[in-house]
Amino acid sequence: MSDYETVPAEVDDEEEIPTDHPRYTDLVTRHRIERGVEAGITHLQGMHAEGRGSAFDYLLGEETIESADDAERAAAAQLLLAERPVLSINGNVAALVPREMVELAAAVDADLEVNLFNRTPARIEAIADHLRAHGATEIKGLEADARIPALEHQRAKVDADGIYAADVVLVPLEDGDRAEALAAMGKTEIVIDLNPLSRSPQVADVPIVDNIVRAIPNVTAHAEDLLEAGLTTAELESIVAEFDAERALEAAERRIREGV
Ligand code: PTJ
Repeated sequence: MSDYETVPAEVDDEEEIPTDHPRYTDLVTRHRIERGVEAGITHLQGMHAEGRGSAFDYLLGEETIESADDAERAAAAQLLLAERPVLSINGNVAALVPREMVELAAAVDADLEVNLFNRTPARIEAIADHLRAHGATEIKGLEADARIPALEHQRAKVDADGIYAADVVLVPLEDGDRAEALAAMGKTEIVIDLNPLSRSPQVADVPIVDNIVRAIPNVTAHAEDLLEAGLTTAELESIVAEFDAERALEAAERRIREGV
């Protein structure tokens, strides 16, 4: 029996997963989603979303490809240029990268807003508590006193001084309808999605085809580098302008289909 066959089927703690396992990141990700479901943070459908994402990540080679790194740098520049940036958090995002989202918000001076497809008061509370436990102090999305136009009731709920008023929104692992509705509101949208054919990255100004567990720390690192370099507004704008969303999506699709 190889070492890897001894990975326990029931993992109580992430620490039990051997770090030298060839699918280590995938096992950790799966474990966090399971824990998220058990804690009432992640919706059961989040497991399906995770499974789909994991298959695309496998085909991408489970690494940040060059076009994704370019997108992550453009996203950092876009967030630094924004007047009212908001980072949207759903049940999968909260389970996978709670601390990393708090760190990105601090780096680019953005608000965090809980925004759920399957919205219930219990999940909103559980996610807000989880984010607080990971260092968040102010969390939007609890009031939900505004609506995204042309979307059905629950999943349209946002804060009037949050996503509704934002100029730039980061929407990871987003449902296509909502991504389209936000784009129709004129938001500059940054989407993280491992499926380049999904509607959400297709409507995004900056589509990031990468696993969120790699993408968020890399956007933060780029933001810190750009801040340290003291770039002017014009220089940040030219990073955004040079990024070609269509080419980035094509590059990701080529990697998935042809392995190049
Ligand atoms: O928490 P809620 O109620 O807001 O619901 C969240 C989910 C994710 C269940 C909901 O938004 C949903 O059903 O989303 P979809 O339509 O399944 O889309 C999720 C997308 O995220 C899919 O295209 C997946 O490939 C992608 N994805 C899944 N895991 C990751 C990912 N992309 C990046 N990193 C991942 N780890």
